[in-house]
Amino acid sequence: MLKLSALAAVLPLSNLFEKTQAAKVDKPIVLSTWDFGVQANEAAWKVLSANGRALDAVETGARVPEADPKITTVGFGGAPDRDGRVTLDACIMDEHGNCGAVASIEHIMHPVSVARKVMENTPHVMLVGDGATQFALESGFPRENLLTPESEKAWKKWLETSRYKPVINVENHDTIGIIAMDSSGNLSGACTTSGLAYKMHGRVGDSPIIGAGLYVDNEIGAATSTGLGEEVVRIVGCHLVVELMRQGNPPEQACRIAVERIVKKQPQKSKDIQVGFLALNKRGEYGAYCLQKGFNYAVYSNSIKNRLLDSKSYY
Ligand code: SD4
Repeated sequence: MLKLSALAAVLPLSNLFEKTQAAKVDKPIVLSTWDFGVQANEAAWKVLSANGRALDAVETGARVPEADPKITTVGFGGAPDRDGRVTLDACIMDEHGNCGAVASIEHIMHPVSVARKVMENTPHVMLVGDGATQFALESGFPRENLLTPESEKAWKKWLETSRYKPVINVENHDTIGIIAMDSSGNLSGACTTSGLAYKMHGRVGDSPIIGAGLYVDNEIGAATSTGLGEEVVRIVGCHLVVELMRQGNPPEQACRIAVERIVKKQPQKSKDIQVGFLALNKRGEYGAYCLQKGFNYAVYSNSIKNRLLDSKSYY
């Protein structure tokens, strides 16, 4: 076997370092939040394993829970706002720093795909409310009723007390955030949600905000979040996680430092809410960290065939 010193004689040291590092990267790889991330990863993996682009993989994966009426926190079947309207938030970001987002869009089952169209077909990053819906319809997305009888029934039950408690606890299985690296080593991410159940009409969380609910920097890594969006927006969470990775923190540690930032700002409040971050770096290393126990995520690569892992938690 060729010794390292012998290799160093024929390759400059920096080159050698890059080559040995590159050999270790377990790519392609895709990670998704929560247990429904397993199905999302399954769909994304079909794209990645055929040498597809990470951007196509994350969009394909995110569309799975969006179309599932049994998932009451994303897309079709998502819990409505307190006026009974299903308003959805989503964003997407690619390896070039291109990004697109829609917020408070109604009647469209696949906001993540509308976000991609905003990114690719408009000079803008984000469209909201009626403007987003109008753009989707003009782009050929069908107008659909997203309020299922089950969601409507649950909302009517909530109306009996109408207690507006902007608290997300560990029982809520929330937003899908999905981040991936393709076989070329490029990163992309997407995030899609119906947001906080029974929120005020017009409320927008972190999920469609680039830097808050999702961030991708192809030199460094990608991050996504779930949980109470207001707290993620306050610290521009996912941009923070990526910048912490840029400073040399491994993904889990970067997520932990971001969670600790939330605790530091709101020590009392942080005890009753959930926020979780999930991150992947350019070397294919990944990790998560959350406030409360109960956050999990799915990972699919050549070496880990779609496993659901528990995130470590602050509390
Ligand atoms: C939001 N972070 O709208 C999203 C949704 C979520 O628990 O994760 N809900 O705040």
